[in-house]
Amino acid sequence: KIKACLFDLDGVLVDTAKYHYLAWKRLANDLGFDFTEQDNERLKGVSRMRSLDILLEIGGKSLTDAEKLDVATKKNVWYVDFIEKMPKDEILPGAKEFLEELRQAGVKIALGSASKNAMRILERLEITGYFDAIIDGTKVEKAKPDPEVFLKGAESLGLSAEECVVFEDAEAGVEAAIAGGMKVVGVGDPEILSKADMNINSLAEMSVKRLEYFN
Ligand code: B16
Ligand code: MG
Repeated sequence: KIKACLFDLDGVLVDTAKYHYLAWKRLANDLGFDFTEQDNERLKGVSRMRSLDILLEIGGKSLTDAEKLDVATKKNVWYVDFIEKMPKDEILPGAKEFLEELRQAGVKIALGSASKNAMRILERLEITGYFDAIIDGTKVEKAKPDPEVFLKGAESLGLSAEECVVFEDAEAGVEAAIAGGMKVVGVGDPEILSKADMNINSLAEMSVKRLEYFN
């Protein structure tokens, strides 16, 4: 029986991808090459340092480890700048309503995000209070598709993997949920997220009733 929903953040609860894109693009331009929105698709759900490696590969640039740390920090400062100014209505359609419905129904809620800025974003959207557990990029060692982030979420809630449903917009995240032995709802392109147990376009399509599908 499903007792908890574990949410990815970027792409599921909020569309921060565009801000990541603007910050990475600025960095790429600084380094002397262009970075398109299509290139940015490859960074979704991927950790900050791995994202940088992909960006450098696209630009055909190589940097020392110290330089990498330096530019990743610069990118994050720009990104955080955008986040601080993000209006709170940038929460994705249906997200707040579904969180509210889950809480009313007594279904536990956890966050499973690769982002080290997750707390800041939840605060900004004023939804921190909905979460019974928050596992983010500051609490995990292994990135998705490793299931660590979701397993830690289930553990914090005192639940087993079979009692949890994960909501993910990235292929690596869907794979992480499956590797953790959890059910998974793909939010977004059903072709990219074909391994998910259920596919939806946004959380506006979701309800506590629909969770019964997994019982
Ligand atoms: P940060 P998620 C991921 O969040 C993003 O999708 C990905 O684009 C980003 O690089 C990663 O977080 C790390 O974010 O630089 O803020 O630590 O989708 O797992 O919620
Ligand atoms: Mg995501």
